[in-house]
Amino acid sequence: MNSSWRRSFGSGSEFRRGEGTAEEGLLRIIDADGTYDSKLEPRVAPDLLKRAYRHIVLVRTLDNRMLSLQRQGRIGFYVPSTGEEAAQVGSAMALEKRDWVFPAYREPGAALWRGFSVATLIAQAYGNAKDPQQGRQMPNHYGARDINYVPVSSPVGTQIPQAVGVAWAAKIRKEDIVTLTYFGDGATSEGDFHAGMNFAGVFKTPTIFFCKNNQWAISVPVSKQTASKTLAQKALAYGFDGVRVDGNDLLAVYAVTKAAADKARSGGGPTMIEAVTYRMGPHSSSDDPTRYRSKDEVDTWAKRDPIERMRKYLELKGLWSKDSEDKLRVELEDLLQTTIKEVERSPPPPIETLFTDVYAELTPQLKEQMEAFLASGERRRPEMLDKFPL
Ligand SMILES: Cc1ncc(C[n+]2csc(CCOP(=O)(O)OP(=O)(O)O)c2C)c(N)n1
Ligand SMILES: [Mg+2]
Repeated sequence: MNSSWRRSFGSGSEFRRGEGTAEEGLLRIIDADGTYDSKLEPRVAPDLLKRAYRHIVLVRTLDNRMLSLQRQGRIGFYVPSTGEEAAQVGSAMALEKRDWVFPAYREPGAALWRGFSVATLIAQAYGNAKDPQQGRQMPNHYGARDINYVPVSSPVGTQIPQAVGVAWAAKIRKEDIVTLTYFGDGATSEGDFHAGMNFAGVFKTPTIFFCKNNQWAISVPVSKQTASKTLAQKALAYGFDGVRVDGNDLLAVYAVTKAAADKARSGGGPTMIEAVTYRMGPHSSSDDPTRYRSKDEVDTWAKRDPIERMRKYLELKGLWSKDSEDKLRVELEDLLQTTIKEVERSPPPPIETLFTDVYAELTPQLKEQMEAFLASGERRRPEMLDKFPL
């Protein structure tokens, strides 16, 4: 642990030791029962804490609704992130608007925190006219220029060197920009991870490598992914800090990410953060995790739920009550109910979008094909005509 981490977190003795166990070097500020270490508590305004709590509950509510829409056949695919909400929102809170995020597919909380609209996120799963991508991307693979959130890429780990490249460009242009890339434990076995880490270390790019170690890469456990004791220690080989944090502790995640962002901004280079968490649900709506992991394991992690922990912490601080909880749950259920209805009223994307947006200007061949197609009158499949008459 180098000097910048000592400045942020003292001598390091505050890090829970637990050598040789899953707790090794783990920073935790809030315990599972909501009690907290006031020496480590970062200064966060009460309103911001409550907003963060609202967002983690929003992500959980969204997960439940999207999975049931998928089971009802109303959307095709979804990637839930139940259990990983604090890791997403706690880290996103530490960034500035001008920073850039290079996500994996399991961080809706970061997109929403940066201002992505719930309606757009849902419409993207429907691929309808309300989806800015007009149904061209795989469901759950959203992104938006106005929030500096690069669209999700499906190949595991490709976003990592991209985040390093943009950080390097910012450094050369002397722009005050930090890039943060999210990826999973599985992605640390990809060449892209190692290339990105090496480049970032050599060129001291302002990059945060945020690894959500949720213990599984589909059906492959983290123990089969690496022989290293921890994932964070991989940063050591590349010449920069690697820290482990309890990923189910929103405050600890915020504190380490803020320290990493401050360090990057002041020219201190990259940091890797390993947020230790757990994927409570399936890998995606196409997966059945009961085929490869035990109920005992899932039950153990259920006791470390990040949302309950944050709620208990807010209650202890006198910022939350049963009444606020009830109100929030109703507000979010209503929000999703209304938004889903509104999104479902949208027609499919205009048929012309089959031809547009590939080139800035249609090529003569595409133009000819589009005109012939539109002239044929075959604009909607017959079963769609009932739903969305022309
Ligand atoms: C290069 C590549 N290999 C394999 C896949 C199939 N795949 C999709 S997600 C995934 C697991 C990734 O696990 P991890 O990085 O731990 O992220 P998590 O899904 O747990 O959030 C795999 C193997 C892929 N999309 N891209
Ligand atoms: Mg994983």
